[in-house]
Amino acid sequence: MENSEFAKIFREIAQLLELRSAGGGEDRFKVRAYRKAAQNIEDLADDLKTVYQKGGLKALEEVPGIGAGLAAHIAELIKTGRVKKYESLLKQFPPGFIEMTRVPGIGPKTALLFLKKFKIASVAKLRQAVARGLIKDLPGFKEKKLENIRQGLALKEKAKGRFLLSEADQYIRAIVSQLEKLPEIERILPAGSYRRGQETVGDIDLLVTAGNAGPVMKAFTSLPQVKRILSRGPTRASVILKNNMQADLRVVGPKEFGSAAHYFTGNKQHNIMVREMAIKKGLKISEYGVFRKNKWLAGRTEAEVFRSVGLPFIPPELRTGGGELAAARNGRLPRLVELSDIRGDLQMHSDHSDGGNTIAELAGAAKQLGYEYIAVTDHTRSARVAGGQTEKEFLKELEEIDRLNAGLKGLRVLKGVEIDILPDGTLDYPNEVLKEAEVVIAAVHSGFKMPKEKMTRRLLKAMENKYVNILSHPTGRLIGRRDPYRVAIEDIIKAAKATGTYLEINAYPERLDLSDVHCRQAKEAGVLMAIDTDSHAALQLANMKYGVLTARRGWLEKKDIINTLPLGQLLIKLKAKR
Ligand code: DGT
Ligand code: CA
Ligand code: CA
Ligand code: ZN
Repeated sequence: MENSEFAKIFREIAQLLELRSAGGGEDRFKVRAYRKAAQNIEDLADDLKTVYQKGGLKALEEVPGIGAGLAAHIAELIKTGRVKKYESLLKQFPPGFIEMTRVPGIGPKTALLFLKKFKIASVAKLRQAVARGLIKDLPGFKEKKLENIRQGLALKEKAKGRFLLSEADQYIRAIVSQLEKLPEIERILPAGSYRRGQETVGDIDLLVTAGNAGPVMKAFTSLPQVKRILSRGPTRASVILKNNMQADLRVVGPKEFGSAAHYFTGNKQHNIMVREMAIKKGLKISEYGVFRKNKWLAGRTEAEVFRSVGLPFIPPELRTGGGELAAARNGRLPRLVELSDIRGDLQMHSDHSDGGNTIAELAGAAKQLGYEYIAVTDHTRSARVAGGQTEKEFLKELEEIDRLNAGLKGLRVLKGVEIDILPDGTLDYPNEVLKEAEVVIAAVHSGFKMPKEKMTRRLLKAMENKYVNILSHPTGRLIGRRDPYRVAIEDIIKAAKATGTYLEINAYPERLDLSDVHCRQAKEAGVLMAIDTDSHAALQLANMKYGVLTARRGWLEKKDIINTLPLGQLLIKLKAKR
């Protein structure tokens, strides 16, 4: 049982309580407590199940952010596989109703209204009602709100059955670490969209070589993460995991491991193009190997497969059928940036705004990662829900950073700010205040729904400010939850080049913004980027890898990323615009 599973249940309890108390009532305070607990649990380094098995209820209660009530729920879930409180809450609503409240644009109040007025209690019913114009007849229901719901439904349809890369990553790491322990398993490779570092993953594809497949199939299908077995044969099995994601495993022989890895890594378009190249050379490439007539020639490694068509190894992130074969043929493959190239993280939030850790704790975690520097970039006053600071509070925070740096060795905390870009493109603090910061990150946090021209002008104006170093999460999307705001990204990229502003690749798993496609466009325009985690807790600093994967999918190299520079050179880059 993963920490994320506990967190998920607590989040659902919070949501159910919120629904029950939509008209007010004492539940509202509990909602917050459960949400906070879920966040704490996700950010926890210790495995809760192990904590419980070693030290019982007492030990659970000692975990920060977990009180007696929550500890009891956790113990119950470990012992019985269920939480009664959750089940009894669930029974208070029709099945399908909770799913409906997850449609973006539908809050608990709206959902309850629909249930009462029209007996709409599922996504499918909601879709019908919207299509039939039923909802329009509700008194006080504006066309704008209806449009939001329409968009929410479309977004949900698009996201159907796909999972964030980070969610797939959690499951894959847990599964691989258990299977690796089997003596029968020689190699194990998660392939598919996960290996290509795609921002969302449809299903998990695991490839294994093993001396004896039987025990592998048995171990795989009886993993604690498995909810349901779809099929189980001698060398392949498919299961549904606890989060409803499918995982396929297949056992192959060592002679075909490379060709199978290549095939199951894809993507499909890339595979088709490689096969076409092979056909022109009188070869046939399949998941079983490279063949001439019916004679097996190669297939032990992916490099062998590529070599058979005269190509060097192509990193999985580039295998999209987007020009990688031509680049490989012409010796023009990029040397992709790597996680180990990253020397620091330029966006994170401390408890001065909405982060969960102190600046000292963030610094400690950054040192553990081997970083040379971090920038602490708390929110400014207009981002009120995110605990945005007044100018005075901000200037005091900078003094604290100076004091902290005086006692730090091997890591420098840069004085930063994530400044709100107001609807008219002006910034939340005046320049006299901004100039006190060493790293100024500018971002839009409200007023997303403006016309494209207006939003573009808004961002351009902010980028023209000589103190703005980095434009943060430039399109504002939340994968599967909120579409990007309308903005002329080509103009933003051009302006980044012209003004000397860096664009951010926000590594927060739900953002990945810039996207891979935009990264590539920005690189072609000669724009430099920063990969930032936007952490709200020390453990989230580890999200850097998702930003690096996005950068790699965007063909970026070390030299395209400013936070691969040593501190001295980075500071020069940050001052260049002033
Ligand atoms: P996903 O799961 O939707 O996120 O994306 P993938 O890329 O993991 O796709 P999946 O799981 O359907 O298949 C894994 C790989 O197997 C895929 O990337 C390429 C290969 N593959 C699947 N179907 C075909 C096919 O019809 N032709 C070829 N050439 N390759 C295929
Ligand atoms: Ca897949
Ligand atoms: Ca698959
Ligand atoms: Zn924040």
